[in-house]
Amino acid sequence: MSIINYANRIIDFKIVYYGPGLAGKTANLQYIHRCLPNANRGNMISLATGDDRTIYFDFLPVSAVTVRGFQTRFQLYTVPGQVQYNATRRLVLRGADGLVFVADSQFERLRENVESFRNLEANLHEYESTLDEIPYVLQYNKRSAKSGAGDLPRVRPQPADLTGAVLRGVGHRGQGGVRHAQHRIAHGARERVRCRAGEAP
Ligand SMILES: Nc1nc2c(ncn2[C@@H]2O[C@H](COP(=O)(O)OP(=O)(O)OP(=O)(O)O)[C@@H](O)[C@H]2O)c(=O)[nH]1
Ligand SMILES: [Mg+2]
Repeated sequence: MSIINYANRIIDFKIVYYGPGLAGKTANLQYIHRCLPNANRGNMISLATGDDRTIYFDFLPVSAVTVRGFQTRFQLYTVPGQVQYNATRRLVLRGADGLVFVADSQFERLRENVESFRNLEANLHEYESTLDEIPYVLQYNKRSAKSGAGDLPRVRPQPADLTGAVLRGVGHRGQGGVRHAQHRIAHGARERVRCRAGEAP
């Protein structure tokens, strides 16, 4: 849940990168970290196994534009995609203001994508939340990988607005998706807070 500090005029948003193992969630954050100027980024923290699989989460704090006198800051998290770490995934998901679902476009990973998407819905359900309430972006990653490019079947209707925006990209090189996903979801999270505060969109 976004945190508004009226004394310091800062709003913090939590954005969670979700998706199956090896889809490229950590690569997304690494790319964003590489691209941003020092002034806009904090240290990236990665809690990973020896072979670089996320075991708890990655964390990257990013500061962004000032909106109506409030500085906006984004706390970017990734979940561990490996199936056995669901308790950790659920904890990291808690209070998310926006989600980037990083899918692996390779045909043979279709089942993992669908399972991970279902797992996301189930974990949100634990918090009495749904994807209708949280802005999310679907990022079809690994478009450069050799084994084709399968998209998720229609696991749920994809609305045309930001919630469910679909992007296709190459995560580790940032092509066609990483920064775009981050901008879209940042915008969505800000709009959500604005609506909740009763302002016209
Ligand atoms: N070919 C290709 N490789 C990618 C792409 N994005 C990430 N990778 C590579 O895929 C591997 C796994 O990427 P990670 O970012 O660690 O995957 P993850 O989703 O964080 O995986 P978990 O931590 O296990 O959940 C790494 O070797 C990345 O460099 C991409 O778009 N194309
Ligand atoms: Mg990872």
